[in-house]
Amino acid sequence: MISNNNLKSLYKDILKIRIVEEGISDRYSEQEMRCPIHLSIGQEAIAVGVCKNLNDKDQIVSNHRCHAHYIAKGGDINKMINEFYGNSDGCTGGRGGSMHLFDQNKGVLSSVPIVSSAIPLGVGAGFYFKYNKQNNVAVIFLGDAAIEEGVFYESLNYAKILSLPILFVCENNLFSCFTDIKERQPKNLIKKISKTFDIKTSFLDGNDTINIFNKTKKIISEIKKNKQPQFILLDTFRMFEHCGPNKDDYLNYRNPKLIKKWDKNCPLKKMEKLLISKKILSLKQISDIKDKYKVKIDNIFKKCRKKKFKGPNLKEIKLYA
Ligand SMILES: Cc1ncc(C[n+]2csc(CCOP(=O)(O)OP(=O)(O)O)c2C)c(N)n1
Repeated sequence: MISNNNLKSLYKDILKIRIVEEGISDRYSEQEMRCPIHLSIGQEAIAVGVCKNLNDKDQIVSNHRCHAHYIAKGGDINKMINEFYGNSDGCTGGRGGSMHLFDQNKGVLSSVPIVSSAIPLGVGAGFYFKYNKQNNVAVIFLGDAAIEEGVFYESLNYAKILSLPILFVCENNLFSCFTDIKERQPKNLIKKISKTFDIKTSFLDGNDTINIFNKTKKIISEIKKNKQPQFILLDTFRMFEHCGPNKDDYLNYRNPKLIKKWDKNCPLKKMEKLLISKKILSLKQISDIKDKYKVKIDNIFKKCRKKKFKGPNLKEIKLYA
């Protein structure tokens, strides 16, 4: 049974991510952010449900759509937003932009926009844990298109054959940019592929935060105990365009019924409904929490935007030793 405190904490993390991303969306047209953006609105349950079960020493790697993973793992939001504005206080000193978020203190090892290329970095982290007999897990967040790259297969093979403590988290939002998975992959390949490497695989609803939290809690403790990789496949949906600050329903590459169906399945709204129905939080308390977060995050945006863009300061960047 999940505690009320955990429920509140999961909700607050989803809310935090949503407010940051809405803040990005609202301000993007000012053309002060110096990078493309890939919003995760609609997909937050996965990042939050998984990362709530990790500690700071567990490492995650992510991809071009990394905001939610970074925040859910505790990444510094100040550094993240500074990064968007190209400031030297950003997490990669303003050099990398939105697709290269990392936070060494919080176990956000790396985010890489070349599809699939963070996967072997996560395998490397798993290898490090095994080699150093460190009881941690490496979590690799990947999209459904990542399984279309060769390095994905090498990575599954290596993780399995070396018994590495790795959790592959595949977020199947059905589309790669504008192309439906049905046009890209043989039917059900994504459901079968990890099993062909004899990797234990679970299928979860990617918008059911509580189930993701409960199931990954068990999976992560199994990985830490048995030192074997596992794979979870989660169905979900991005509500905004592939890249950019807007909804893109007008482009008609996704069926309007599908968009409506997933909109009803919004993880934030579902958590709010649950908290209210269980009388864990009232409407007023939810509204107060939202206001508090909004003010805090708005202030971060204002401060970061106000800084005069000087270009990245290469000398100040501290990367991994
Ligand atoms: C190797 C490579 N090919 C193409 C691209 C261009 N690209 C960027 S994101 C993306 C779609 C990735 O889809 P998916 O992995 O399912 O993640 P999603 O965007 O749906 O979250 C593509 C094709 C790239 N970044 N890297």
